[in-house]
Amino acid sequence: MSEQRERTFVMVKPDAFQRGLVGEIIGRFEDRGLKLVGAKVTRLSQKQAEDHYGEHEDKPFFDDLVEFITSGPVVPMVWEGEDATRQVRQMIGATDPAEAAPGTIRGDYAVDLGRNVVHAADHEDEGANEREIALFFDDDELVEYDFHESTWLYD
Ligand code: IDP
Repeated sequence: MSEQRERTFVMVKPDAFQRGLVGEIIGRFEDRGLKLVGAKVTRLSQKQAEDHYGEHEDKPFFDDLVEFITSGPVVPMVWEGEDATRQVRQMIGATDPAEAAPGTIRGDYAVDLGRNVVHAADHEDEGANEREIALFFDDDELVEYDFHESTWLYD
């Protein structure tokens, strides 16, 4: 298998940060065998939030969404692995936690659509990862390294 695997953008939202779920959420991806190549604690500016959720700017919930996502610290991250975008979307579960299966992050830790603990790039939107990673990380903030688990994770 090639060493350069797919990179995907994930972000712990302010509700999960305040509820002490950062470690739990990171642990889910570690346990799955994904490789963490970038992470930071930050607070989104109004502009960053509006850019990040630009596709929703005409929706009635847009202002609330921007207010919420800028309301406290978040943890943007980049995870790497085979088919990482689709895998991560499966792991976070449906957008509405009421529809998210138990065992998914939203299905286990959230009850409300507007407080669904985690964001991940949409696997059906081809440019999503590149766009979202660029909004939060410079190239030199993403670390290249040998992942010792690879031998035991991939055939
Ligand atoms: P995603 O986060 O699963 O990719 P999107 O459709 O991109 O889902 O929506 C972005 C975020 O906007 C959701 O995670 C959710 O917090 C919020 N959201 C989506 N639809 C609604 C709605 O109908 N009312 C309130 N908030 C919503």
